[in-house]
Amino acid sequence: MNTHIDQAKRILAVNDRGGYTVPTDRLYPFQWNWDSAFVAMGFALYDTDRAYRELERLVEGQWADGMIPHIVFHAPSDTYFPGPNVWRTKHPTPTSGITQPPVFAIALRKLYEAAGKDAEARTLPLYEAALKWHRWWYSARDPEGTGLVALLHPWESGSDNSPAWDIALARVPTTTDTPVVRKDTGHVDADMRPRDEDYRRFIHLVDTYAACGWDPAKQWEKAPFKVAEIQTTAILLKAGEDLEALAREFGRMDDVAEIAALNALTRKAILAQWRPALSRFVSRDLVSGEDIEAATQAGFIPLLSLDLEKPIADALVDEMRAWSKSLKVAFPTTKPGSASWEPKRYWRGPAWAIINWLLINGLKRNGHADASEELRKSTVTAIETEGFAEYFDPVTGEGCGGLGFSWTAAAYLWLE
Ligand code: 2M8
Repeated sequence: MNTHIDQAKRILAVNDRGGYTVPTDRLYPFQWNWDSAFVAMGFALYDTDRAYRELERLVEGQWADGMIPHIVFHAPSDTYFPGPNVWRTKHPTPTSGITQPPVFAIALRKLYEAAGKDAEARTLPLYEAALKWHRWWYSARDPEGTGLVALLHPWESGSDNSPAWDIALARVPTTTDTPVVRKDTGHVDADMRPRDEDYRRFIHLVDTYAACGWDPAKQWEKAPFKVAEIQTTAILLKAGEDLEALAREFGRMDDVAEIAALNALTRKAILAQWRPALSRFVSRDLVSGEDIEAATQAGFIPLLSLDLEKPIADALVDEMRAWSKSLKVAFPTTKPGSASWEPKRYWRGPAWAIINWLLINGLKRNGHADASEELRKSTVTAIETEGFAEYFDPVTGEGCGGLGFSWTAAAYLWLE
């Protein structure tokens, strides 16, 4: 009997707040969007009813325009900043006003596969919610129809303080109407968190979009931060593939045609972001029109949703191996040794089990079973050695950030 499996399940149980799972106690006391999608996949392995519940509770926060917000504030808590009074959104269940990577449909397909045909009636409303959200992504965040979707806030990427945003975020003023009263640094070491200056810019963006009444067209016009992002777009494409498969399963042939066309557009757009000289894919800063060349994990995530030509897949894997050389835990979220590399600071270097989960699937899809297996083992060993930490220092292997972390537990259940 693997006691780590029991521990992982216990973490998910302890972080349950009534059909939804908080990422970890106190540091993140609400329901987060992509965390819940990963958690639902974890539950799908042993409790499909609870897995469905997780997604259903997330959808309670879905806006009329289709957006599924990055946080749903089901119950009040004063241990997190910024709370609902800062977001000033108008949804009946309080939510944030921005979104997060659309892992939802990936989870939904896995759940439906686990639950079987009998679960069709329960799956359909969630399928509709996912389709509405995907339409929102393409209309609100790619109004010009490029096939790449844009983020208007670093928090939407899930990789909050990634070096990928350094240039684009530097243009955002540090002035805020809302006082910045951080709570995160009271829970974990400030050296492991985004800097105060980052937070001022994050809140400047929230103030700016709240002043737009959270209207997508107004935000698009006013956004001082606008990045066509490769990791989110690659996740959207994988989710789009899974949505297309569900549409086919449910005989929704009009939806199949619509989703397939969006997927084809995005597939082509991602491929155009391949940069052979960097051996990575790149995002585009839509304010400057320039490539974002910062060396981060995002450039490898297209493995998840594209069947790449062998030379491209091989180049990605060689580059990944070069980054991982002499690390205790792969895969680093910033290239080791680069100027912005900080192995303990959140999304500027550490290894994250959920990112590894995406890469493990992507490597397998692209014919690199060995590299996939190496990464799987490295992730499992890190968790078994250090526990279910939010993330890991790739040099020392130390578990960092919040402990008893839900998505690390869910990832373990899939990867062990
Ligand atoms: C982190 O982000 C939140 C803001 O959304 C924060 O730092 O306050 C990120 O790691 C994000 O990817 C994650 O979804 C969230 C909850 O685990 O925490």
